[in-house]
Amino acid sequence: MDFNLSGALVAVIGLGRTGVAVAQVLSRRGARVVVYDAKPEQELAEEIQTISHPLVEVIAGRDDFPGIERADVVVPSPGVPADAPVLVSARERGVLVMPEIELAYHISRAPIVAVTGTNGKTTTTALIGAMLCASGVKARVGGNMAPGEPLILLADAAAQDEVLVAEVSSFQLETCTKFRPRAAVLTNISQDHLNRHGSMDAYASAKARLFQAQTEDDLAVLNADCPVSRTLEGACRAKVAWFSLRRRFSPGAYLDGDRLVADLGEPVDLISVGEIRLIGWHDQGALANKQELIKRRGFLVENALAASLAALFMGASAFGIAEALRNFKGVPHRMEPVCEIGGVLFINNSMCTNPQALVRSVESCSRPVVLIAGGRNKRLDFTQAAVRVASLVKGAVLIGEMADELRRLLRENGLDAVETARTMDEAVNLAVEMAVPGDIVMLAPGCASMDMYSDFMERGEAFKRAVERLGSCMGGGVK
Ligand code: UMA
Repeated sequence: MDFNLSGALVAVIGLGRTGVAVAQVLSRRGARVVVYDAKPEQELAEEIQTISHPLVEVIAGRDDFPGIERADVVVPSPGVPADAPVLVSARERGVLVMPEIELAYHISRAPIVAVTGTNGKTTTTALIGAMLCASGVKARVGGNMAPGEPLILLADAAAQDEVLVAEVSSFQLETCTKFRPRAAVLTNISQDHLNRHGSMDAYASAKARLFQAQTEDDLAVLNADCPVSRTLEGACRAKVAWFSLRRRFSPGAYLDGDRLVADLGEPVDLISVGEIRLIGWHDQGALANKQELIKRRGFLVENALAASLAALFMGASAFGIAEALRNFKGVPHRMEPVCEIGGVLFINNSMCTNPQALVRSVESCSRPVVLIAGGRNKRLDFTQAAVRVASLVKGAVLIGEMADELRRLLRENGLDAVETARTMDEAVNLAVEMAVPGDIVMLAPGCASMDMYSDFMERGEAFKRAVERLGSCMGGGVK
């Protein structure tokens, strides 16, 4: 696509990872860039140093936007809501508001596969990338996923014969109008980010923007087992392919017994559920019963089915898809096994930040679980999740701002072994006291991390350090 911003004045709101990437790419391409950030300059020293360029100016520590009325384009970071006064007034004055992923789409020579959804985005994105690479298709993976590169950096670097596979969030989609992925995947939709979007309808509408600029030449991949996803079919102009654990679709991806099958015109047999290495940990070998295996791994099998459709559409082979599924090691902070101490397995699932993810994390374990949960709520309702969690775990240690509410809900649902901790070290110590050999201690917070940490990765690292400290106190019994 021919998209030239050379000489244009671009206003970027926010100097986080997105703002840095946009400033770097656009200044290299000859645009004049002004970056605004509410934080004081001294807190942004590293970012300012990274984007230092004669065409880049930073205005920090102010909540107004001097000179923004002269901008040709305003690029909001994902953390800036679509109804922020600065964006409303830009639109009123006829100034183009274009999020980073749409900018990336315009400058990219490579086609884009985009993945969104409440849960499983990162795993599905990483899987598509691995499936393409295993099929000999050059692919780069990034976008919203952390750690990872913002989409605009991938788009700037990629050649025409590559494929960009991007995780995209509702925050990024909220202001999109022309972002057109060749293949778009929606993993599922359940309650999340209501503090930002206000209602489930608004949240689902933001997700639906993934499909709005696609044409009949493109592919939309939807989850037939997810009630909210089903309502989005009408938003798609692209060919829709459904994935399901329960029914067969053509075009679609489904289970034939325990075999994964993808069909974009003719059925392609891929792999059996038991061969998927997505989580190569606690269940291996223990679950001889295939139905039990599918139940435990349902979420991950869904991700694999969805990824297979997108990968197949972008040129992956059945062999490459199966290879990728066989060898995939999972992603950090998502059901990540940390170690085993005295027969207790520790799992870091810090990326679990909503009620549905919390329930599915606990459901996927075939051994008794002591749960560490809590953090900042995003205006989500944990009433239903608490019923299920209380019936499945043997104990819970609660942290952060949600500790009291979760404690009340779990107790009301009959779970007696509930403790509260102020730090991650304390949480891990209390959890270990409740566990016996053969159990799992799992960090699956179900909540955002910002009350105690800068992000979910810092929280996951804190958990891993606490587990390591415990291991050394117990005389190095870590496996
Ligand atoms: N800022 C302002 N004014 C505002 C809002 C923010 O000045 O009104 C400034 C802040 O002071 C800060 C900067 O903007 O300096 C931060 O911008 P940001 O919050 O948009 O964060 P980025 O560092 O640009 O990271 C974003 C995503 N963050 C969010 O969506 C909150 C990252 O997703 C993503 O990896 C990155 O872009 C690259 O694409 C993180 C995330 O938590 C992992 N995403 C949510 C999720 O996955 O659930 C949506």
